[in-house]
Amino acid sequence: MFWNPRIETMPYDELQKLQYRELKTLVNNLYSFNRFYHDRMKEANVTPLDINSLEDTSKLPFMYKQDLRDNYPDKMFTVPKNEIVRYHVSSGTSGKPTLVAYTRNDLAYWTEALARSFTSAGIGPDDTIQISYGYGLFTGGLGAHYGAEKVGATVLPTSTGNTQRQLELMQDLGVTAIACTPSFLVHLATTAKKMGIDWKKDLKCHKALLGAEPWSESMRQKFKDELGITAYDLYGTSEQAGPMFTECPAQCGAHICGDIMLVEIIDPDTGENLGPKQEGEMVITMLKKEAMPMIRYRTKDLTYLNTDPCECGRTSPRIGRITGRSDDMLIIRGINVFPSQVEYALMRIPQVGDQYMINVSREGDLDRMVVQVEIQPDAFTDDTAKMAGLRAHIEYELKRYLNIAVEVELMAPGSLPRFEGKAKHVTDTRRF
Ligand code: DLL
Repeated sequence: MFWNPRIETMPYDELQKLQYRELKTLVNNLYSFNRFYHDRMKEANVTPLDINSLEDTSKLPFMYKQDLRDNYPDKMFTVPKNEIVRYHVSSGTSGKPTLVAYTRNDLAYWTEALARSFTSAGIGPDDTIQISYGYGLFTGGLGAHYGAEKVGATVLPTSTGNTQRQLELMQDLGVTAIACTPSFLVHLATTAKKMGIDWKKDLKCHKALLGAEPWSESMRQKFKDELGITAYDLYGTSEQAGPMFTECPAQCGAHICGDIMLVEIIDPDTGENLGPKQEGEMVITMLKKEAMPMIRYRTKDLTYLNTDPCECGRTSPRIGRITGRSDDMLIIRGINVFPSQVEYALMRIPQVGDQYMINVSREGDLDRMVVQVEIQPDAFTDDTAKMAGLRAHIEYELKRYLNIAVEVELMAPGSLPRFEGKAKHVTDTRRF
């Protein structure tokens, strides 16, 4: 039931002492040896001498996704290139992606965190687990892969796509667990039905680690009732490493790996720290990361911290479900999309006018994103072939920047709504 019982059941006050020691060492090292962090701390008027308790974490400056972008690709790395063994890449807020680097130890801690997650979801050597998170630049596939291998499960690295084949393999190999986005599980279930597969009867897959996008208790219930699956929430961000921590069998929040990271909840407007059970923005400090330590990283995810003892025996605090974000990031079919990226891509196309609208909906079990784009008057014509060519070009450019296929609808000049106050560029009718 525990992967690392000494750490996972360590009394909370001892865990906090450990976190303080790790934090102090990290801050000392970064202040002394790294230009970026040294300057940041100086600007905030704080030195390692000001950090004398865990509460003093709040004196340290925040870090943002924008920092990664501004320092792209490698200005925030804190080890020489020959110590970096892996990169992953995630969406940035506009043109540039965010790059995350790992040393061998960083990968080991990431794998350790996932080994704890898989174990707490009851996955071990007797399981065959299908990893249907994307493999490659996205952290989901490879992150989950190494964690599952670490606990001795048999891994089937299917990645995303090719749904029918995934279902055939599930049947042939007796897959018992799956790690994927909740929307992919819905999609698999629908496809299974179409193929005449009765999930409960014909498949052995009854455990799932779901994450990378929001999902709800009612979806959990549906997976239980319709597929016989016990689903566990798996949370993480690429800036921390990737998928990281999961619920225990009590399913009342995902347990943080407290020795590896420090989680605070703040008021997103004032930056003030909030107490347990108060909802705010989650801020994460990675205590052990070598290649790219993140101090007080503003995840923008809204949740709360629960420090009550858990019936499973784990002592580290847990976070509630992510209830939303304090910025405008959308997650479309598991891929992060910022409206600013859409704007950035559109505004580089000379024929595009200055109004656009992003419409997100759920059709069947898949997210759909349609971008309505006003065209410049001199580019707008009733030559349908020309218009189709322009539309294809805009779709191609958006795919290049967003890594996701988007439908484009060309609009006549002046036809989209104008706003007197803050422009509204997104409508999202999905319900989780
Ligand atoms: O989505 C890492 C991941 C992979 C997590 C696989 C879980 C499973 P990013 O692409 O950087 O990393 O996206 C991180 O996704 O800030 C949240 O807004 C959202 N997110 C991740 N997990 C959950 C979850 C990966 N369980 C962003 N519930 C985060 C709700 C989630 N939102």
